[in-house]
Amino acid sequence: MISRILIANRGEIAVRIIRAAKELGLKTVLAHSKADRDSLAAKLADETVCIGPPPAVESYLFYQNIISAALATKSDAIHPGYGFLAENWQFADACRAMKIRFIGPKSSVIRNMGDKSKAKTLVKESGVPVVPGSDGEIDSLQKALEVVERVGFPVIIKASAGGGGKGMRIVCEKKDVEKSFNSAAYEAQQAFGDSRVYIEKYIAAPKHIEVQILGDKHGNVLHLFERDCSIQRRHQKLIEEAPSPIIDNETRMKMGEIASKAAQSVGYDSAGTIEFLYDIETRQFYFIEMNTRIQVEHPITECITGIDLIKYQIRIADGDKLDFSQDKLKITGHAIECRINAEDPEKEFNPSPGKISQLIVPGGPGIRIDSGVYPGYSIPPFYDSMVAKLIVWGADRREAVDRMKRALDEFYIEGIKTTIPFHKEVMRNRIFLSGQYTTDFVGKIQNQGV
Ligand code: MV4
Repeated sequence: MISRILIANRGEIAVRIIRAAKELGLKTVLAHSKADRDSLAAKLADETVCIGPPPAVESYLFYQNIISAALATKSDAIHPGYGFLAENWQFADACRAMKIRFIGPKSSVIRNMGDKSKAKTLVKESGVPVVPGSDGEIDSLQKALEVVERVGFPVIIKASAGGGGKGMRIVCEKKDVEKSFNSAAYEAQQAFGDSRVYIEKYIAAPKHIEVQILGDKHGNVLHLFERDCSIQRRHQKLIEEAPSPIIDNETRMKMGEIASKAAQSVGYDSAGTIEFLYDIETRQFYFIEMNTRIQVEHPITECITGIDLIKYQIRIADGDKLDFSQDKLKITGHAIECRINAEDPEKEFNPSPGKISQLIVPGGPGIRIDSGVYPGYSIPPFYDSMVAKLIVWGADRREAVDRMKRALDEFYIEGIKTTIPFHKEVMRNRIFLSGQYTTDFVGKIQNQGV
């Protein structure tokens, strides 16, 4: 049985995991870098252990040190959070070798789903719709040209080891195939040490819709409906909402069932996400990737379902069965999350680390703030810039939007620039309010102020 969890992460997700663990009566050990000694998570954990200097490669990514820290503190489980080691199958393997429970799916599943081309092939075999393209990797120009001939332009070349945008090339003409194929493979080799690429038909301006999954170690898989994550900038999500404002109930149920099927077919246990592209013209959806971790935007799913995803992750890792069934789950109301980043939206979202001299956070009905900061806290410059997530729940989308506007007005942060002004602008935007926004939304409002 799990009794002490080592948290191999930082910031708001470390705080979130500590909260869930405490409510389950479990002890927490925070593994932190030298830069995070004074973090909120360090104050809230039962114990702390320093795992190295500020750079992540020498601390949060240095998994041998983290495993030593777990053994030294007699921790019997490790929660990896998101980012860092969360989707590192070697780390999951190393935990198992040391008899430490990795709070996440099996190492083999992390590995298979981390190979985006293989993941596609695997789920396609069980009847999940995928974007037309190559079956598996493309290892020659000739093969690339064959696929392009079959699916037609435009196409997108993606890195098998990728996800999140690196090593991607959009190709519109035959004469550009060779150059793009070579440069995508080169970039993939540089970024991931793996040059394999695959090809898909390019879907212009889709919605990014993802379905939350929970699976246990007894073969049960459930879905917790979808999130609309189309408001992104350079593959960083900025605003997410659940449910999607433009997906009808029939499509919702179909997507959920297909996502469950995809997860079941790969033997998934723990919390996970099935990502789809949704074409708003044809109303077709296509599987693109599976994420084998808890995600930043998980709270909006918690708000509309009443399910504590982190508690279930921990309980599932401990061998518990899911204690509810699909037909017990329903969507109640509407939730929106705005990511508050220490960035200046007026200066191309440049990082704006520094000391938070004053902080007043919104409150009242339907407001949740997941944050790793407090007044007087200095944001270290070594990590990503998200400092808080503002999550609101409303009885319907309109109430959620009105509540988000009100909460953004209450939010007061002095000392750093934040994305709050950007969020205020979006909450008033006509396209956002219509729900018809797609992944090109942020680019559109930045260029012409739609
Ligand atoms: C695509 C696509 C259009 N067609 N695949 C970007 C990150 C990676 N996870 C998948 N991505 C895309 N794949 C096909 N076949 C467009 C994107 C894409 C995108 C997807 C979701 C959210 C934002 C995006 C921004 C640009 C491109």
